[in-house]
Amino acid sequence: MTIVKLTDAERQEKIEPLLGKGWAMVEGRDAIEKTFKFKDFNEAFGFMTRIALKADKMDHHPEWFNVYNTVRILLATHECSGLSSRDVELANFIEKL
Ligand code: HBI
Repeated sequence: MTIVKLTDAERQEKIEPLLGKGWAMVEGRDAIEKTFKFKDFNEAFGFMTRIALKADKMDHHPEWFNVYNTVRILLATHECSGLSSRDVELANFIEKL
């Protein structure tokens, strides 16, 4: 199935709530990102592991960065060069962890 970018209406409905939860639009790119802080590396990597398993199942992979207890995650869909429903799904999964 072809993956398409979210419409303006879908962004209002699905991206707006994420922006209220610490996600932000990335400058110069149709993508969202959020930085998470944990007690230590063990907790940060456990969090990443749970996301990795979900991402693998979805065949949808985050762009992310980790140093010690900090995890920065950027979500976008390469296939449509922007935000799609897959990014919303993965972001909502991450918020539930
Ligand atoms: N991950 N974030 C993201 N965006 C994609 O478009 C994407 C992906 N992981 C795998 C994937 N696409 C594959 O479906 C294609 O690259 C073949």
